[in-house]
Amino acid sequence: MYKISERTIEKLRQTKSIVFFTGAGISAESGIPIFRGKDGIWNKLKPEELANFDAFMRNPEMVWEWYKHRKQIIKESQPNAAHKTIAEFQKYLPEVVVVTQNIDNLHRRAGSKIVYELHGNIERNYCINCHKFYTEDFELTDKIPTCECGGLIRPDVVWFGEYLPEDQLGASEKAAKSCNVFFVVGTSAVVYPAASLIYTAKENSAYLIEVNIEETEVSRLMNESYFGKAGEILPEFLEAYKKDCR
Ligand code: BJW
Ligand code: ZN
Repeated sequence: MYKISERTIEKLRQTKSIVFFTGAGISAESGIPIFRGKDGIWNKLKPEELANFDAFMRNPEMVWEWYKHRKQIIKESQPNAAHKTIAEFQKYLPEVVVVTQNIDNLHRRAGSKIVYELHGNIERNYCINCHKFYTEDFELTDKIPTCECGGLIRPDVVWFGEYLPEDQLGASEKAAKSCNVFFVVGTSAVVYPAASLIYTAKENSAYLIEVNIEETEVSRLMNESYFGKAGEILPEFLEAYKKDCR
C-alpha cells in the first residue's frame, strides 16, 4: 500500500488534461528488460553501439539479431497493471495523453487512445532505400530483411543521432505545455530531446509527479515522487481518486 497524498488527488480532481510520460520501466513488469540501471540490458551491450545507423550499416546482422530478440519478447508480453491503469483513467478524466519513449505498443494494447511515440514502434519497419513500410514479421527468417528494391529494411525506431518524428514530438510538446498534471513514469530521463518535455511541463506550471523504483536525474524537479514499481503504485492513484469521488 502506498499513501497517495491529498494534494495529488486534489490536483487530479481539478485537472483538465493529464500527461503520462513513460519509459522502459513501465514495461519492466511485463517482462521487457530496461536499458540502464542494475537490470538494464545495456550494461553488457552499449546502446550507442547498437542503436545507431552506422552500426546497422556496418553490421546489419548483429543489429537485427538484437531487434529480433526484443521483438520476440515484446510479442509474448502483455500490458501490466500500470498500462491498464493509465487506460482506465480515460473513463474519469477529460483528457489523458500518453507520451512514450517505448517502442513496444503496450499502451495501445492496454486501450490508451491518445499515444504519442517519440522513439518509433518495433512493429513497423521500412526500407532505407525507397522508404516502403513493412509490418510483416521478419523473425521467421534467418536472412536480413531486404526490400523488393534491394534496399535493407530496418525497424522504424529512432536511433542515436536521428531526429524524432516531428508530428509526435510536436504533439507531445503541445500536450506538455497545456497539461495540468504531468506524470513521469519509469524513465531514467537521460535521453534527449524526450527528457526536455519534463522541463517544458514544469515551465508551464504543470504539477509534476514521478513514479520510479529509484531516484533519477529529474527527481529534484518533481512536486512529488513515489518510489516503487509502477504496476503497484499507479493503481493506487486510481483507487485513491475513485474513493475521493464517491
Ligand atoms: C522502473 C521499474 C518499475 C525500472 N517501475 N520504474 C542534449 C544533451 C545531451 C545529449 C543529447 C542532447 N540532445 C541530443 C543528444 C544526443 C542523444 C542523447 O540524448 N544522448 C544521451 C544518452 C546523452 N539523443 C539523440 O541522439 C536523439 N536524437 C536527437 O537528438 O536528434 C537530433 C540530432 C540529430 C543529428 C545529430 C545530433 C542531434 C535520439 C535518441 C534516440 C533514443 N533511442 C533509444 C532506442 C530506441 C529504439 C529501441 O528501443 O531500440 O530509445 S535509446 C533508449 O533510451 C530508448 C529509450 O526510449 C531511451 C530512454 O530510456 P528509458 O526509457 O528512460 O529507459 P532506462 O532503461 O534508461 O530507464 C528505465 C527506468 O525505469 C529507470 O529509471 C528505472 O529505475 C526505472 N524502473 N523498473 C517503475 N517496475
Ligand atoms: Zn525499398
